[in-house]
Amino acid sequence: MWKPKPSNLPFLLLVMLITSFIYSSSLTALALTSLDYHLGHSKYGDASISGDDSFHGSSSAELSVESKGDYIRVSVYMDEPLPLEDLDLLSMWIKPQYGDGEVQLDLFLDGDGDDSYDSHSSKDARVRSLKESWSEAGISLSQWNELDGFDLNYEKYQDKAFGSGSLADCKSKLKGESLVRLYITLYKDGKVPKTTAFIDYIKIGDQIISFEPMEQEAIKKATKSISPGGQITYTITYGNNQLTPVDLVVKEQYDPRTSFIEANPSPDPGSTNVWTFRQLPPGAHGQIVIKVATIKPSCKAKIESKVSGRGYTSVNGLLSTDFNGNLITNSVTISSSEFNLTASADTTVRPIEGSILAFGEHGSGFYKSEEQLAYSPSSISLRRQINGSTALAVVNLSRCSIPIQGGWFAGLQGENKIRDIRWSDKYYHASLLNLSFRVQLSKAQSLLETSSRFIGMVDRTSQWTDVITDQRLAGNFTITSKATGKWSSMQISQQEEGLDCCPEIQDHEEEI
Ligand SMILES: [Ca+2]
Ligand SMILES: [Ca+2]
Repeated sequence: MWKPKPSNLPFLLLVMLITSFIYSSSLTALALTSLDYHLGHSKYGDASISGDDSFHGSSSAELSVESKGDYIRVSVYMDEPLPLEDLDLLSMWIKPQYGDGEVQLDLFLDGDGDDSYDSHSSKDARVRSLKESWSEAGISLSQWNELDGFDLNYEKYQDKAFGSGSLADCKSKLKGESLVRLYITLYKDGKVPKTTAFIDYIKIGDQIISFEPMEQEAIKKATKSISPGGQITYTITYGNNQLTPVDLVVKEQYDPRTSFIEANPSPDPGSTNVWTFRQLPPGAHGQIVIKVATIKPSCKAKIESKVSGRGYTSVNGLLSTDFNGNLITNSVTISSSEFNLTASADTTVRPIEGSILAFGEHGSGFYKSEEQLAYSPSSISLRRQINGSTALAVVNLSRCSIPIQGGWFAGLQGENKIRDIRWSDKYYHASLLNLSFRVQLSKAQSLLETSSRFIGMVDRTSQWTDVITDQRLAGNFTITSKATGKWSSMQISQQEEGLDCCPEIQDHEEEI
């Protein structure tokens, strides 16, 4: 039942973890193992991580129970229930130190599909191994021994009719049940003051608990998002859960919208994304911390142009300092001679609320425009003058000349999302349109200066924080207006400097 340490140990998984975190905030990351554990404490008993001895890696769990104590326990929880038919391995290593203790395994099974064990559920089951001291099992103290759960005999808790049998028997009797929890209990030897043992390398299926410090960091916290241009820190945790040394290669795949800044430890010479670890010992874990920069919107433009002529004209422009945000994905591959594992982490780049300016006109006849435009990620400024008047224009399409005589249409729409400002001027069916405007949209200042002379119709709406105006004019008008918002002094001024008209129809509303 109890076996001495064999030389040919089962092949065990190499596991890795990638987490990403940015600055000080947090994000749940992948786990190193899908097993979780709890070390018991009581008045006379204690289970704790110990660096004094280990079977695998540098640490193990030390269980001790003394004086009037009866037992001490390590509880293991499955992240996902493990179907009993898939339970092909259940083992651990144990090194008794004092006393002739007894170890018992308790398997808690879910049979009603709610992913947990409930003693009141007739479908759930608890099976436990029959207690046996290590002297009865024929093992000596101070030696690492494998306890194979498949070598023990089990009974069903509070169900004598179930009888006793091997784990294989239980598996066939309890088909369809899933393992959700395991207790490993050390009972005290009543003849001596204390009983102690080290336990290490618990293996349930392909999942392992080796009580190594990095395993405790398996569930990481990291930020969900950064501002555009912010720095992202990735932490890659790698480890060797095999029982022999491995050559390990970690390879990062950076998102193309990021650029490498630095890493600790440094990547292999000549690379920014490859780390090679030769002969990584069993149980060894480590971390690589990588910093990358994200691209900050940095477009700048300055444009001056002039156009004049006669014909059909259509002009449209759209400028935006708005940024919708995006998702930065980073992935890593960890490979050894047997493995090629990949994991990825996402970081949300938060959107920027900025300004949007749209303008344009179309019509036929005489046309002349001049514009000066300056654009940066934080500011838009545009000065524009257009003159349009209707005249018979000939448009030549596929050798067919089409005479066109229509009105002029023009639009100017601006929005400053940060300052809650928006306006829209739309000119329709104008036979004459002389429009001159100056616009500036930035966080510190928004300005709209308009001077127009037109024969036709216009809809003008504007919202400067809580001041909303709506105008509709039809006829022959001259308009000059200026509205400015400066946020350094928290002042907003809006003024209609002049409105001359001989309107055919006029409908003017104001709402505050
Ligand atoms: Ca259940
Ligand atoms: Ca260990």
